[in-house]
Amino acid sequence: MKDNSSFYITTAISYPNGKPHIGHAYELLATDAMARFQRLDGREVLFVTGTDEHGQKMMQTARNEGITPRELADRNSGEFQRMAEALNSSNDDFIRTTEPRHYASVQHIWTRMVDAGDIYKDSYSGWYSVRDEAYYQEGETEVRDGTRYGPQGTPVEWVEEESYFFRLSAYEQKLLDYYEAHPDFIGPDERRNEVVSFVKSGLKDLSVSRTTFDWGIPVPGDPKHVMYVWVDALTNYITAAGYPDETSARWKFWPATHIIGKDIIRFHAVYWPAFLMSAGLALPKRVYAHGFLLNKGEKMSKSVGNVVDPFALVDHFGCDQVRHFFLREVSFGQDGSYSEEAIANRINADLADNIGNLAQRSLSMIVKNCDGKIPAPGPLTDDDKALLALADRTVETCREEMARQQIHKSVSAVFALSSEANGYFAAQAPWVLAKSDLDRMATVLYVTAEVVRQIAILLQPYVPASADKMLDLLAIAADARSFASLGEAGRLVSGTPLDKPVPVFPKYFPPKEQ
Ligand code: ME8
Repeated sequence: MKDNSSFYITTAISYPNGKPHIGHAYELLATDAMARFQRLDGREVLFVTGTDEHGQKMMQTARNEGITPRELADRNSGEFQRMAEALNSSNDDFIRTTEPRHYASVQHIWTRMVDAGDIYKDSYSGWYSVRDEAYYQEGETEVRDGTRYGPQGTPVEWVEEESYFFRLSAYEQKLLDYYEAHPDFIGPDERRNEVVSFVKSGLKDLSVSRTTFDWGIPVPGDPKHVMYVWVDALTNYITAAGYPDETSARWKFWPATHIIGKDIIRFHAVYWPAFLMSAGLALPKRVYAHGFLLNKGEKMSKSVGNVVDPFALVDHFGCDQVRHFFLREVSFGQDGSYSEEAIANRINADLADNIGNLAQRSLSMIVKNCDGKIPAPGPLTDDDKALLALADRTVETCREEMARQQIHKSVSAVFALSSEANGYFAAQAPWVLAKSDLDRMATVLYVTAEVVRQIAILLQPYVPASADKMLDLLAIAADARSFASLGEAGRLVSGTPLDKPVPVFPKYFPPKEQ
């Protein structure tokens, strides 16, 4: 079913304590595919990404580099923006938590939580992981070789300081009731189960300010305290929607769908909804956690230093090639592994041999055998009708999969259509008909080109620049490229002149074989 409501989607905002790595790229391009899909499906979309610039981790990294945290943030936030361009991301905004609009928003939500009676001053003592910017209970930590680690495998340190607390314990039952009443709030199911059992195990009040450093947003009325970086960071999602100005044009987009990695589900599915309940604001529509991209089976991290540079990958393979690989290869929600061979295989098997071949063979036959114009089809056989019917209904499959963030299944439905079309083309053998039955050849070429048109429209969320080139080859007008033009509504017009096609998806040859 088509949904006409407005659609707000976000990535996590990344720590600019280093350059972006392929995990960041993955999250952005997956979220971009979802944003593009909904725009093409006629919805008004707000898609936001950005950088999370405060906190102890930023401060420590800056100190180690001998620069200020602001210099560090400025330098690397620029790299994240450059990555968004390199990946052809269609984000409508790029938020930085050091912007004035964000200070206003965070101080406002803080005041609302104070007004709700949910903030009090006490003193904190416990374990803190700077790398995760997270407090952990002792039972969640373990000591190995004399160092104590948190549940994500990062070292923790003992912290004791005066602190404001958020009454998270008061939200334990409210959250459980909410998860129960909104079974789609958290996905995939493994993450939902993990969150529910974490909350059921008991919530302690959360320390939400720090006094031992000053790189953060000051607590209103008590500037000795800066806010805990996660209160600050999570609030970016409403800042970008215009908060605290609830009359702003953007506010209609809230609530959002949040696309994040599985390591930060607790912040998004426990703390964030509790803050929003306290402030009397609507809760996110959905929090969906993707898996981790593993580099030779190991977690990539800036701190560990085994990061893959997304710019190098895009330079080497091409933007759409990289997008296709990650979107098709990794089951969205599960961990995935990357290798150069696997990318090369996807480029050759899917893009070049499947879709590229179908488009190139059918369109060059039209140019050569049909006077350079889209031919007029004759009566349709059952095979023609079956293929067109499959093409016409593929968007429904894609819609269902994308509504559940199953990006890889949506992409795979488009490739299944292309495989069917290749099978049809081979079986109908229009090159044989060219010598025996020109009318039938014209029909087969028309049907194939019409399927290529629909494939190209459906591919736009995933490989936007290449899909555009395919639509250019078919001389499809800019206003006839949305999903509204799929199926009967936008059938190819016989007699439309076509240029000689140029291959959209060349094969990949590793450099040494070139
Ligand atoms: O967590 N594979 O920032 P971040 C896939 N600032 N995804 C990965 C990944 C990998 N190897 N490594 C990281 C933060 N990510 C906070 C978020 S949101 C209010 C604040 C994902 O730079 C990670 O799961 O450490 C997260 O969703 C995003 O990249 C940014 O990670």
